[in-house]
Amino acid sequence: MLRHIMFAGALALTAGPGWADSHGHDHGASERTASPEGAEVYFITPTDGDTVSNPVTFRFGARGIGVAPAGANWPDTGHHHMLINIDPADVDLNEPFPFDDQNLHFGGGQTEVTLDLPAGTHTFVLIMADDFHVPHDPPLISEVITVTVE
Ligand SMILES: [Cu+2]
Repeated sequence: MLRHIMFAGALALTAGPGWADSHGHDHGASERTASPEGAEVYFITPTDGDTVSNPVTFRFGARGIGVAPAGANWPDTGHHHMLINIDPADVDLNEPFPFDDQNLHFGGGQTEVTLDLPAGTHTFVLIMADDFHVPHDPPLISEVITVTVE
């Protein structure tokens, strides 16, 4: 179960009282931030089908859009989110991402993370979101990668 994962580092990214302030806004569909045309996000490492050992370092790429800290309302920017074992088709794109062990926010503008993961096969997907943690329109969603942790 994912609740038993030790997300070294990731907890530090998502913990802290400041985050709660970002959830107070009501976001309707009309408020989503437009993504720059042709922008995309992708995994640099690992790649789909890889078998890896702990700790696992994920590196995030972004093309055609800048990476900014959460809360920074700068044009054509966002911050990375990595979803673990979540089908992006199940994500409500009009709502902010939750903060939990399966929805990792990189609100400091980070472009990589190193995690200790349970052994097994897991899926990972990157979705960029705006300063309120809401995906852009159209959304910037990476390829879903399947990685086996030994
Ligand atoms: Cu976020």
